[in-house]
Amino acid sequence: MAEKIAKFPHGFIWGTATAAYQIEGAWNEDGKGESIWDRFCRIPGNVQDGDRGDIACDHYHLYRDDIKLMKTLSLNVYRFSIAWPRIFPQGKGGINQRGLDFYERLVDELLDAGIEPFVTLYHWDLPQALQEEGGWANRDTVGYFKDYAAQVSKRLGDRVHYWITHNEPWVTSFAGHHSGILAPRIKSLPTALKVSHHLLLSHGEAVAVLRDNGDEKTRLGITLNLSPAHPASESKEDKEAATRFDGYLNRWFLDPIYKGSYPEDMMILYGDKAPKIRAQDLERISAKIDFLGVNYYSRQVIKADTKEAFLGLSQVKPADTEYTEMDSEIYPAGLYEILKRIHNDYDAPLMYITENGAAFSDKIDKNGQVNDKSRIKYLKSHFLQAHKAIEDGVKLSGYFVWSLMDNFEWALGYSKRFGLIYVDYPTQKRIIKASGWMYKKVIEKNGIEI
Ligand code: IFM
Repeated sequence: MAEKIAKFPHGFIWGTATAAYQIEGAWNEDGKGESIWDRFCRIPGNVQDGDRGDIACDHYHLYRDDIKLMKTLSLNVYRFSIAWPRIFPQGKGGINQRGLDFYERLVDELLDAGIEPFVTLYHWDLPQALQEEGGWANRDTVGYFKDYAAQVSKRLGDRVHYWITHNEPWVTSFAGHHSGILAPRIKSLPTALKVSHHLLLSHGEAVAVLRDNGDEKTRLGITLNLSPAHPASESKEDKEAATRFDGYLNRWFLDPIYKGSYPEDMMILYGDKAPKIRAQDLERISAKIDFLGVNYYSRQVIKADTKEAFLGLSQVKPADTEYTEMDSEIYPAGLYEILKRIHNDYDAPLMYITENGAAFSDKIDKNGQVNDKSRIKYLKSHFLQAHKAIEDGVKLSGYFVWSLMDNFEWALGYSKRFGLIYVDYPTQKRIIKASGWMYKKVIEKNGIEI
């Protein structure tokens, strides 16, 4: 029987994503300053098993070998982040040229391998010195971020065409400053909301400077973690709770970027805790971008819960379904749903899936291989939903699997493995998993066997 293939459009790009703190290591080399994650990991109890990103995948030293592996996987593109404290060890002031030299070597090596770099400027590793001055809650940080974007794009802008200002500002805002489960471990709703506004403003300011330093090939965007919010029942209360959750996670970030306003229902709900917005802030935040990066992992099922003071809701874990090692429901249809919804509600922007993937408890078998069947199933089912969205008119231009290789999963340390490549941390040996070989085939065929 002839093999049936779901073909992606010509020019569709396939890649993987990583982040500086999660893979680089070399935490204090070549003039790098301390980041909030270097500090956070040193406080006992913050990270599972006391793990830290000091060495991580040692990518800072092994990047050439890692790029060879990317080539083996036939990647078209590679998304990585720049560590701000490598460029400005104090967050502002004196530039550390050796930090820029590293990223220049990385970019040149990628280009030599025929792999297009997608650069994220901020993936959570704020210079600790700026945290001492209030971090993202201090409006001055917006200006320092703009200076950082200016310096990086001045050095790399002739070779890097794709820039992502922020990765998942919801996480920086709420996981970093409300629940406090991530660095800098602050627990205050007004602070989290102020931080979200400053992050969005810094996005807009960076877009302006990246545009000025760029050329006709420059493409700018931001990456948001987005999920459909489904009511746990048909009740009015659950439906309203799901709308509130959607406002909190999705619309709070999408609306200012695409509509130049915060959602009214959320402004009312946050009341006097809502951020103070100055004239022109929203105009800056909604500066024209060229693409939206969508990070999708799962949906959220929501029920009304009057005991929960913040949003009056709680999350429900559906039974009779599968979960990843992150305890995240496997729900591929949610990817189609969120893409279609953005297409409909936000004027059909060009999008990339800048992260999608799953952690499973991978083991090396007796032949030295990692046969990660669950990840293959997870990825293929999500690829097919992306394909369906494109067929239905969504402007989706590429897909980045999270992650290239196993790495430091923030407060969960090295306990969770997301990679297409297995990393044996004590030896830094890499093994391409079965999912990596599957992905190579998908890329080479620009399609998936059904
Ligand atoms: O590892 C993270 C990444 O840094 C941001 N998005 C989600 C991933 C998996 O949890």
